[in-house]
Amino acid sequence: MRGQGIIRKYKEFLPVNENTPIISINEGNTPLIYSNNITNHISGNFNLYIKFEGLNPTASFKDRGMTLAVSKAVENGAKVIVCASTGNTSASAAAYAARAGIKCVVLIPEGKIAYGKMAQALIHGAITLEIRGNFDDALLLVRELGKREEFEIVNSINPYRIQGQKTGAFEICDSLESAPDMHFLPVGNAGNITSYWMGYNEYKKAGKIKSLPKMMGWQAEGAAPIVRGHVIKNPETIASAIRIGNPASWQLANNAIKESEGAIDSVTDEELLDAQRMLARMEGIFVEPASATGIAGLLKSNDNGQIPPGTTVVVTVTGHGLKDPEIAVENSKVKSVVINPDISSVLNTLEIT
Ligand code: AN7
Repeated sequence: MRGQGIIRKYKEFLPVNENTPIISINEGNTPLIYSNNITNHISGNFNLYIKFEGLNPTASFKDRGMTLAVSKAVENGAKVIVCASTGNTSASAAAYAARAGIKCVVLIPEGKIAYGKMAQALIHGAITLEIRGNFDDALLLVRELGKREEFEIVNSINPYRIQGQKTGAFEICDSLESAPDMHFLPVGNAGNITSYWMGYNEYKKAGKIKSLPKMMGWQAEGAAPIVRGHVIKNPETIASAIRIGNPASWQLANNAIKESEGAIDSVTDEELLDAQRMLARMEGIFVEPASATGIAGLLKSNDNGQIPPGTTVVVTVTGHGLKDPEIAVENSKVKSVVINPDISSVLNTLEIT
């Protein structure tokens, strides 16, 4: 079974009641994939599980938060939802608004979101505004719009987004029957690291797990405000999803890192692209560049001897690789070959005599 959606599954941990309409596309219940090809390749002495969030309905983790944010918006009578986005939030908002039969307005940085995400916003019928500016400019506008009563903001400054996304941690603990020792994930606006930390803590309080993981957050080097400790005015990275210079949940992310005795650091574009290729080639898991940031971070931590032997590690890979096909084709570093339709051309090309 695909799953019943995260609200029905985890309602006792979520701010819903019998009057909350459940706007769901059966999100969540994503696979936790044991991935020992990578561990063997790097001679790592740890157990690696990959939480593949690209298998949500709109192909990113955002659906967990969006189902709750849109359900609560409808419960509260909202007619229009609005968000700023580097692409995945807008794709998810557009789909859930369509399901709810309400309007969706998305503000995205002009020319800077992946093609698949643009396709999603448009096909689901969102009013799509491309801003001559970056994500941070778009979020400022959305905060302004949120002051008017017509608009319900569904960025992660909407607390229901964080509440919904914490179910990723619940699912991991349900699968492992404990918490992992370390949890790696990419960080952009820092909503997801905040959500996972909240989820793990609530599960511990409920007696479902005994320990908590160290939260290991990873930014792209050219867009690493939390690592550097200051706003980045013109963030740059090939991982467009995390091209963010002034994260909304900055302080909450710092709390999660501090309380969990984790860390936050950055990887270069080259490192994250290498990680994207490695994951695709060795484990059969195709993720978008931003999602490979956590894998690149894992490789770096292993190189630096920061993963104790016997550790159980979970990496959340946040979005599907098909979101950004152009970068994938380029990053594959191989080319297709055009040949005549005869068997000798096939065999010759394969160098089989
Ligand atoms: C694939 O869609 O911010 O640290 O507007 O799309 O919770 O922000 C996306 C972020 C990681 C970072 N991986 O998560 C947006 C947006 C992918 C993402 C992140 C994003 P947060």
